[in-house]
Amino acid sequence: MKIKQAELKAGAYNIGDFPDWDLPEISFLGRSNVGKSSLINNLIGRKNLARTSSTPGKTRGLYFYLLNGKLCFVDLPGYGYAKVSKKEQQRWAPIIEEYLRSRGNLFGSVHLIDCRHEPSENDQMMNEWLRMHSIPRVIVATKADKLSRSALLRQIKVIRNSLDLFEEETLLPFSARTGNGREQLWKSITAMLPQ
Ligand SMILES: Nc1nc2c(ncn2[C@@H]2O[C@H](COP(=O)(O)OP(=O)(O)O)[C@@H](O)[C@H]2O)c(=O)[nH]1
Ligand SMILES: [Mg+2]
Repeated sequence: MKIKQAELKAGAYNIGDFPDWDLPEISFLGRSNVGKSSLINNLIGRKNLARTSSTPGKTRGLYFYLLNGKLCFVDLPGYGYAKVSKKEQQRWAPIIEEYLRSRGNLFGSVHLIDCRHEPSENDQMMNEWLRMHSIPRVIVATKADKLSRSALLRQIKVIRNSLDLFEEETLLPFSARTGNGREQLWKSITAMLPQ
């Protein structure tokens, strides 16, 4: 998809605070610092639209990015980062859950996992939760440039095993630094959208 126009259209900080529209939405979720903002920027082709930071857990709130006036990417707060206080994590969990459970115009999710690590308990829980609620999803192994080709292939297997993925469930390696995996990810996202 060629993105001609992209803007931060809304932010949500509480349950019931979500914008009222019918635009198809794709949400992005994963642990803080997993590379969510970088991936969104890379997909959209903007350097700095979604806030990236090297300070984990800095992004707060749900951010709604409107693309070409007709599609919305939703950057969800990162979950389960050790350096973010339990209290802060607990504040976001119900809001993320409410968004995923109730959003009628949510067509799919991109679930990000750091390719270098085995999925955490939180990653596994999120994976199960999305599967149980039949939310179409693509799983992305981020920061793929940090591993050699063979190490990456090995890690892909580790992640697939740990998340207990079925063959037809997609796991794509991706690098925001090199743009590797960008095309395939766009294809998977487009496939989740209404035709
Ligand atoms: N090498 C490499 N670093 C990345 C990649 N994606 C993100 N990062 C770095 O990881 C850190 C967290 O990225 P960010 O996008 O802010 O993660 P978020 O908290 O999930 O939104 C930043 O320092 C990024 O520069 C990637 O594909 N490759
Ligand atoms: Mg972020």
